[in-house]
Amino acid sequence: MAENLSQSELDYPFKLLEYIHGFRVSKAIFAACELGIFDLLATSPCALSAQQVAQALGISTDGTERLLNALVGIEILQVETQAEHKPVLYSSTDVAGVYLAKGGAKSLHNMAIYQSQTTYPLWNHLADAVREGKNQNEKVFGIPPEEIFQAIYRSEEDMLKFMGLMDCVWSLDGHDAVTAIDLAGFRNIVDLGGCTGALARHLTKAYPGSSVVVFDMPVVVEMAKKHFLRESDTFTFHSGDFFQNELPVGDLYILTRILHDWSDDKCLTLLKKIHDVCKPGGGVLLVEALLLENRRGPLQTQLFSLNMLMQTEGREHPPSEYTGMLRQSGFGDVQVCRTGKTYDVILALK
Ligand code: SAM
Ligand code: ASE
Repeated sequence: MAENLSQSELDYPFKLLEYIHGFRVSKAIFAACELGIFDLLATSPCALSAQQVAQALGISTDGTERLLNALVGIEILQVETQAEHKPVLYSSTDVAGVYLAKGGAKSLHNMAIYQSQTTYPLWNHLADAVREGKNQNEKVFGIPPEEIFQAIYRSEEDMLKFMGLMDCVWSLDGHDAVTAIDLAGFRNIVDLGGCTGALARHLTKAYPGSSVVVFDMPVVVEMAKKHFLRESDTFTFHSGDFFQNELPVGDLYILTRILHDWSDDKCLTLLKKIHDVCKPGGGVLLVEALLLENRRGPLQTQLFSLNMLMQTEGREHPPSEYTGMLRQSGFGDVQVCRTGKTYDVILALK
């Protein structure tokens, strides 16, 4: 093993120390999101001292100053040193303003909040999950391991937070996901488990000639209409359970971050059900984070797979495993397209 380490890493394990302490960086960003620091600085007309930030938010000056300094350390905030004896002034960077302040079109604020409040506590049980080979929903929430979405949607508040998490990544990956493979030939698109409709919105923009239906559970559809739907949206909703109920008729079925939630058996059940209602020439589009075939990366996807172990009965797969499931369900003409972003696509035809 030792021959894999460079001499400098043996002398001083910089990378290892960075990883060991890495959670502090995540938590510093999460805490600043929760406290509203990025929102305050993004809307402030001028740079602010730690004391001004603390006063505006009703929090301690000492704690605020340490947190602000750490955020400057990771280059998420900027600092201006004034004349001697005057306090330093903190201001937002473009990255903090666009991605960490609430509410902007590209904001990842909801992602940070979900990781902080749900993922982080769950990951306290990672060793148990690995030991037992199953999710920790029983221990943490008292919900049986196979009741995946009962555990994720424990209350209206939890549902909103999860939907906020699902929604926000598509401001970054949505356009690439729907255009990586040309879908213009499909006229009736059904986004199964389409959640808030964020991907559907990209589909209606990229393919104005096609109609898009978002299919999800009744409670989710209700929340999506109440909290995420916009006046200008042209897609429609259809409530149901994709395991229990009939699927709407369409010529393209989209499964975005669906198969990675479920056991191989349930994936096959769902894909066969789609194959049954799909007309010849129709297809199914999978949108997932793809592992490399040898599973040596990408690191983020390897970590997503551990997250799926913590929260679901599924996993992240390399292309061959999805391709195998698609063929076993009767689909052919499988086309795999890596986007270079987090989420990749696979199209298969009947
Ligand atoms: N496709 C969305 C995305 O990638 O942003 C959401 C993915 S989320 C991981 C899984 C979605 O499947 C949720 O919106 C959930 O409500 C929905 N879902 C789970 N079980 C379902 C079922 N039995 N029938 C219909 N929708 C379901
Ligand atoms: C799911 C996706 C997620 C089910 C549970 C989840 C995500 C977090 N929890 O289908 C988002 C993507 N993955 C990660 C690790 O953030």
